[in-house]
Amino acid sequence: MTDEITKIKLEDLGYDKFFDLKPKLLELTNFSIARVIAEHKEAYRVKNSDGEYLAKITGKQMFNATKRTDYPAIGDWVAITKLDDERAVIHNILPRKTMLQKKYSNRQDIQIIATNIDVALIVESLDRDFNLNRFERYFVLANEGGIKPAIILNKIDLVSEDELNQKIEQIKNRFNNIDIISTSAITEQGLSGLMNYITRGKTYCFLGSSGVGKSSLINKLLKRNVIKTREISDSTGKGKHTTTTRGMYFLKNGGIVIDNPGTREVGIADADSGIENIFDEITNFSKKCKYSDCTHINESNCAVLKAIENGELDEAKYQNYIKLKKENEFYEMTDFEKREKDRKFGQFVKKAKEQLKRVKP
Ligand SMILES: Nc1nc2c(ncn2[C@@H]2O[C@H](COP(=O)(O)OP(=O)(O)OP(=O)(O)O)[C@@H](O)[C@H]2O)c(=O)[nH]1
Ligand SMILES: [Mg+2]
Ligand SMILES: [Zn+2]
Repeated sequence: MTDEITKIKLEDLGYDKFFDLKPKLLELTNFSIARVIAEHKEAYRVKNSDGEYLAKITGKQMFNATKRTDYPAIGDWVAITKLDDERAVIHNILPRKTMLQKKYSNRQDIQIIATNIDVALIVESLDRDFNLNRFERYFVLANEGGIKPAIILNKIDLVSEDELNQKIEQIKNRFNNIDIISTSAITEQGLSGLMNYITRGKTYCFLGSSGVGKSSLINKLLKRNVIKTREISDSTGKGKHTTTTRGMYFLKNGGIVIDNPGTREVGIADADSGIENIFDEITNFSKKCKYSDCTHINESNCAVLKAIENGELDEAKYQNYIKLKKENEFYEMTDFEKREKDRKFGQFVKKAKEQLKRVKP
């Protein structure tokens, strides 16, 4: 009796009709289906009706993988076999219903933020300079992935009602038909509104700059402090990310939410630090670079480097740009990619040492 009530169904994890025929088509009927709820070092946490497992992909799958999209990502439905009560093997990824991804203009590969998402909740806090262009960029990401975007204006406790209404007006004037929810994770104003917005069996991905309160809001929705959030005393601290890994959480009302580390990607940087302007300036120059994928570091006929030379572009600004770009790229890499990078570097060092040994008398 109690078992029946507490036993979770795949539908509770977001499974819907879309996926029904997929296991059959892929001849995966002998496997069980589970959802990826976190990405770990060299492994994934997956969940199904039986429990949670730490899962790895098969050697064959690893061998066949050529790009990021061949690897599982948070939100994926995967075909697994259990090894024991704690471990499982992932054999295949079910076709994705939606995929939230980012592309870099100067790189071929993509970054997967999450898959099989129904709504992208773009969180912005009202205590800082908010930027309509930033919303627009998130809308583009969401639309490209076939995902509905919605806006959360958080920290309403820090502004007057007039200010809040003004901001809402600004958004409505620029964008049609966008749902706007205003909240405070401190006073809990608007939280029931957010809770009601979230429906059973649907998956919601929280996006937004670091420090806007994504994790704080999810903790409130969970009614427990599950996720670590930034110290209050450090609430204005910039450049630090409190959340470092993506995680999926299940709400009592049946909604499924994904917390993300704050995005600080190229072009979606903090407007008030002027970073966005730097990027705009450099982008303008870069239109005249010889190569469309120019990194503006050492290419010949690079219009950005030329602009520094003839004094049109401030060198300090350029250095800042390069630094930010590197930080962003590393930060946006998944743990897997970071380790791959480390591993390749390790191999490189090992090889170099071997070669050194050989040349030594
Ligand atoms: N005044 C006020 N502070 C808030 C509110 N929501 C969050 N904060 C504070 O803002 C800070 C950042 O909150 P987090 O929840 O850690 O922010 P985050 O978006 O998860 O940040 P990252 O994990 O770095 O991406 C914390 O000190 C929170 O206490 C709010 O509604 N009002
Ligand atoms: Mg966080
Ligand atoms: Zn260039």
